[in-house]
Amino acid sequence: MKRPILIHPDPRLKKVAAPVADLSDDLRKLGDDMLETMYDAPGIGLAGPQVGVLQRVLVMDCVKDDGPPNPFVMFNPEIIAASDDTNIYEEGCLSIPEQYGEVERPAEVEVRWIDRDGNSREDVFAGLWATCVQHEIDHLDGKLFIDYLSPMKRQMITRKMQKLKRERARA
Ligand code: GNR
Ligand code: NI
Repeated sequence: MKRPILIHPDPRLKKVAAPVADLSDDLRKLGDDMLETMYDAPGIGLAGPQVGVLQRVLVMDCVKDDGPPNPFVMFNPEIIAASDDTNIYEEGCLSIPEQYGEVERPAEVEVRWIDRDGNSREDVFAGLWATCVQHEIDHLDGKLFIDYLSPMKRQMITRKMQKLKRERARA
């Protein structure tokens, strides 16, 4: 089942999400719903707060269009190591449609998380995967990619989003 994606500005996108306590069928269903919502958008990642769930869950799949899908569902993800070298990507966000900005982040990160079977896992992510998982974990901490841009660019984007939300509310 697809879930509606919240659009910035929304107070729920600024909150720190709570750790997941125990894996339940509801949480597994949430992961499935988030993957369906992400693929449908389409996007390469999605975090709980973006669908109004203030729990530490994210999904991602950064495989190129022609590759086989490689979906991840992560509960309580944590960055346990980050490289000194960085990458700059032009980032976008499903909660900030059609707005983009360059963000510099560590090029490689090691992440620990609980998978949908309840097992603890660790892996190193690089390239777009590294950028994506950091963007998603930021969502769990109430942070958006526009928080890395200049105040002027951020304000410009926020005003555009306020206008978009007004228009959608009237339609
Ligand atoms: O679909 C998405 N694309 C993207 C591109 C560059 C850097 C990060 C992303 S994540 C984004 C989906 C999203 O908003 N996830 O929170
Ligand atoms: Ni996002």
